[in-house]
Amino acid sequence: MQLSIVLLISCFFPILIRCQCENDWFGSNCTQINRCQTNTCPDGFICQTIDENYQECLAIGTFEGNSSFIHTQINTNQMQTDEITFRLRANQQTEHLFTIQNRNTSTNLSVYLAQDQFRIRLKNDEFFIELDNQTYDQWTTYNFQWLNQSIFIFNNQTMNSTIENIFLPNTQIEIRLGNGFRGCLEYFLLGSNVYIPFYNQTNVEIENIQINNCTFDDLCRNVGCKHGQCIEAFDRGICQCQRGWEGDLCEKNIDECQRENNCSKEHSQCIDHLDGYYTCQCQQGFTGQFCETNFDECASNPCANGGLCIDLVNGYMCNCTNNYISSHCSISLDETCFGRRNTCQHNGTCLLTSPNLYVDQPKTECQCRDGYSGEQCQFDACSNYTCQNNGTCQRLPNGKAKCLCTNEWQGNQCEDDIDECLIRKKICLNNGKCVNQRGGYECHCQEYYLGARCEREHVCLKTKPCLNQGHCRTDGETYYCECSTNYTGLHCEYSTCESIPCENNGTCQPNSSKGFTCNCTNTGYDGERCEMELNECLSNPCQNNATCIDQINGYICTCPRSFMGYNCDEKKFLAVLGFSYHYVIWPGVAVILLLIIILLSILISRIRESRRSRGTYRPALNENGQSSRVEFSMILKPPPEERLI
Ligand SMILES: [Ca+2]
Ligand SMILES: [Ca+2]
Ligand SMILES: [Ca+2]
Repeated sequence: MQLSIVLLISCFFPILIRCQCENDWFGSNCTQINRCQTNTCPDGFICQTIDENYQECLAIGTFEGNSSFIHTQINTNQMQTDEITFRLRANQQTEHLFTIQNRNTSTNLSVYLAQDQFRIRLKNDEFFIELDNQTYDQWTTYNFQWLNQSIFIFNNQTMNSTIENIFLPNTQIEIRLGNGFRGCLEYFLLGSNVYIPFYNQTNVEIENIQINNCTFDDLCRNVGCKHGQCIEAFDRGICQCQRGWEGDLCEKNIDECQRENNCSKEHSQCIDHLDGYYTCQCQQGFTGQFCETNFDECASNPCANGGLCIDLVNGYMCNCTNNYISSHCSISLDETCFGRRNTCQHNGTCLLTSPNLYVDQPKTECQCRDGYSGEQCQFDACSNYTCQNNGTCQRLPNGKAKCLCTNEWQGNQCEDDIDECLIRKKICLNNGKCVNQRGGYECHCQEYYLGARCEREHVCLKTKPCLNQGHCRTDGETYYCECSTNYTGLHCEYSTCESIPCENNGTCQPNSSKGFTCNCTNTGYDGERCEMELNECLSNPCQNNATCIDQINGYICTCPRSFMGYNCDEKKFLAVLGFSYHYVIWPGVAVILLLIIILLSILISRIRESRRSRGTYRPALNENGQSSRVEFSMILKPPPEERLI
């Protein structure tokens, strides 16, 4: 009775008083069957009291892929559904995890496992939630939460992606878990207390969910490891490979040479073997497990005659001393032309025909200068030639020689004259005549040409120095002028007296320096050639204001009335008395004329008188010819001896 009262009080005042349920009963009002007490959970499930009103049978559900799923429907008014929490373990895969569909709005929210992330599809959008350093293969709790139906929070982190809440109030929600991924869910919780059951009950469709504490059966049954052993690892059997093998089935030989190995990279080649082994194949000259050691080829003291051995890679080098050469210092330098004994003569050059002096059989040879031959260049080809006529011996390549003749000679030893006139046409210029000579030729030049080839014009031709048709004559390089009769002088530049140079009866006199001199004395002329008439009036010879009239070689003075004389220097007598000669002359002339007229009249009248009395014919006179004035001097008179008797 006392217990009943307490129960009654606690039921009517739930806030203040909590019901202490009897065994087999549960809930704040103790109206539900206490499942955890009555042990009604299916096999493998453990009953858990979630809160004072909820108990749930929980177990880890094992999902084996497409064949495993849970399908159920929930009304959102049954719960506070703004949150999904689940605890998951799975291997890496890309598969469907769960889908929640709002039946009222036909909106789907699907979540897939993906590579280190969740892939979320809502309507036609796709979002990714990176898991950062988390992986599925360890048990991990994931939490999706919405604030105010819109702000999406993943594991307490507000995400930028707008993944709207599908859990609208008072709607029908359809949930499908699995049907894709392989792994285990410890629980899948909506809100704070609604667990999706992993066992059959009303409205829950379960297919192939194993309650076996997240184990998978016979994981190694179908795994055929080639070089390894299968071990069970969570949800699958994996091959644990023997040394030197890899691959899902340990079927691939690991190439240890491609991985870090100890073979000397520089001096060996790594060779891979099975089962994790490799060997190092050494380059020549190297030894050791990893070919790390340079083999000492000098160990056998190969260098002779004190040569210093230097160890090389796969060989050695002898640094010879004391004039020894060859690879082992076994040959004396004197056995080559570099040495003193076999030196190249005549300035020949010693050449090395081997790569160097320190090979097995070093070879040298003398490179002779032109004209020399022989092993030591000891033979001189010019010794076979005696070049004549100033010819010189020219040494030629390959130990040959020849005589180099002057231009005038030919032949092996320059012994033959070259007929220059024959081989060189026009050797003499300007019509010069070529005359061959031994050792040369001569040009016989035409007049007025000079030079060995008559190439020069004589000064007679070049400057034509002789004047006045004078003939230029050569005298070697110089010349002289042959003048015509009328000229003289070195260049015939002067006239001679033969040219009658003096005018106006001047007298010509030869002159050695200028050809002639004209003596113009008493000619009335002057000048070089007496060509200038003298004005005798210039000396004013006429006196007393007489007018001087110039004459050739003289002058006339026209005297004033009172003067007379050649120079008008005499005063007239009558003039002294003041008498004019006109008073005498003119009357005298008149008397004489009168007398002449009278005499002529008397003569004429006497002639007329005689003709009338005696006639005029007188033949005697005509026959004797005494009146003739003609002389017949040309008439020949017969010689007196031949006169007829
Ligand atoms: Ca290997
Ligand atoms: Ca070595
Ligand atoms: Ca000649």
